[in-house]
Amino acid sequence: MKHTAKANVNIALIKYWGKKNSEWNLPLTSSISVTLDKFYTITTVTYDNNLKEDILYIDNNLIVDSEFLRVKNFMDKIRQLYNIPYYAKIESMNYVPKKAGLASSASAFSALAKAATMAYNINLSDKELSSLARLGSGSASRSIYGGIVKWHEGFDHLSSYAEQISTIDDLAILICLVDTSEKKINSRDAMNTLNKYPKLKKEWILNTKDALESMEQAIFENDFESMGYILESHAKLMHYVIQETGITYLNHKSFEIIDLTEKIRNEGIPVFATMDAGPNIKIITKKEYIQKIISRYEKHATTLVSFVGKGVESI
Ligand code: 2P0
Repeated sequence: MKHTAKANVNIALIKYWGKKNSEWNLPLTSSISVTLDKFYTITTVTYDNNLKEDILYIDNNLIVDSEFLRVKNFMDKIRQLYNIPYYAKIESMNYVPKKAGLASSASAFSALAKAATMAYNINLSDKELSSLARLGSGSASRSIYGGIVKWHEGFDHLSSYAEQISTIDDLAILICLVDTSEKKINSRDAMNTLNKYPKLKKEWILNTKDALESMEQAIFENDFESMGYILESHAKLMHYVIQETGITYLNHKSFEIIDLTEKIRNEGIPVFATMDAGPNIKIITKKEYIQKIISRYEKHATTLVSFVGKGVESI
């Protein structure tokens, strides 16, 4: 009746931005990510016959606001899908800077999906767990796996799941913390504004499908340079699209770091930038280049180094 699970965050190389179905969290397109080893969530779920409602603690604080509702709705779905008759105490610790575009919801709902099923002795396959985690947060479907992961868009609950497509493990990911304060508009609300721009949405879907195909090819051929150019241009495209829907996440410091990345690249070192729903910049490179470049990024922002991490696990 009690279980603890740990899940890492992931960073998309081909982005998920927009849904074709909000109730089931089905994305507009498939996406590809890398799981990190540095930022994670540890969650314990304890089912209790005496509880009349779920109780949620995040980082030792009792949560009662919209964050609680989101978790409660997710737990209701799990109870309904697997006939679990109990409410739960949920204790979650995030080792992730919150709401700064590092997608702590990915590690959070991935860990919660595992802990909430295992606590009732339901031992799901990773594929089933991935579909389940998706109901909490789309990107959580990818954090079930380590390495390089593809989330298949699918057309219904069970066909929309992720799987590992590569174990490339010589990557390094630098996280340049431009600003860790709460972001102005969360990615869920932001991505839904795309529905008001049908032409832009269509272009985004077509471009993402192309990028995804090229990225899969580059991964298959272990061609890091191609992966880098594709991921950087796709991230830039996403921010162009976001900007067109009236939302700005990047600030002048973000652009400074993007410019620095281009400069370092022109010196012959393969570094590539990607950015999510916040101003922080993530640099994708290889382990062997870290020592050469880290101090240059540190001049602009606090910079953390991460490597490729594992999938969700019981602890
Ligand atoms: C991604 N992001 O692919 C994209 C790129 C942010 C920018 O997945 O509504 O928190 O919970 O499914 O998973 C963030 O979106 O959204 C995200 P919901 P989620 O990593």
